[in-house]
Amino acid sequence: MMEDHVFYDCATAPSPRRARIFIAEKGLEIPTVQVDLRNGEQLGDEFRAINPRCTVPALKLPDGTVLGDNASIARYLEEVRPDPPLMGRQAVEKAVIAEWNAIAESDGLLAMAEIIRNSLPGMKGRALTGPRNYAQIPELADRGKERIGQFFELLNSRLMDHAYLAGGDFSVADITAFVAVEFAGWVKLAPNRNQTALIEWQTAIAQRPSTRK
Ligand SMILES: N[C@@H](CCC(=O)N[C@@H](CS)C(=O)NCC(=O)O)C(=O)O
Repeated sequence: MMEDHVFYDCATAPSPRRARIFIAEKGLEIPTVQVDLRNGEQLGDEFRAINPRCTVPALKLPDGTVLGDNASIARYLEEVRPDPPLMGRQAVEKAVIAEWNAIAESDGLLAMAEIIRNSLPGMKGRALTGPRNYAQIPELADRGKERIGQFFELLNSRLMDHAYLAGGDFSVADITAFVAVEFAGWVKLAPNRNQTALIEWQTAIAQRPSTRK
């Protein structure tokens, strides 16, 4: 239990889900505050004072520091609770995990964000997160769909000869990629039936208790 920390979450959004799974895999419990993204609570003065970038997840530490990104939250939790390791043990392992985590973020999550934020009517004027409003660019949604197809291909070929994305052990890279693959389901993008390595990996991860949080 980390009673002196506060986790800012939104139960329905993909990015805080990454942190939620990470926290659960570490066996931690952190007092949680839900931020109502649907009603724009992230843009209000109260949350802006916590995270000026107006995004969740965020983690408030006992000394008042606020970590406002999955990267910093994962880094911090890995340092203070090293077991089980989710970011690698040895140099090469750490580096390969970092690489696959970056791939899952850019080719998976950001491609999904391109689709959702540039096509849903509810995201009009909110094509990027943060305090400033940006107009939608519909072409980016089409491009995002193509990119997700490529992402599934990449994951499937990698998982044909690796149990997990960065090798033999479950890691933060699997969390990020899993959240991206499930997020794709929101717009009915799913792996092809012949991408069996990807489907088996997704099914196995969906059975981890951490992903049910
Ligand atoms: N790089 C950030 C991205 C966080 C992010 O994009 N969060 C979304 C929810 S999935 C958000 O807060 N959106 C607020 C908005 O749409 O205004 C991270 O992973 O920590």
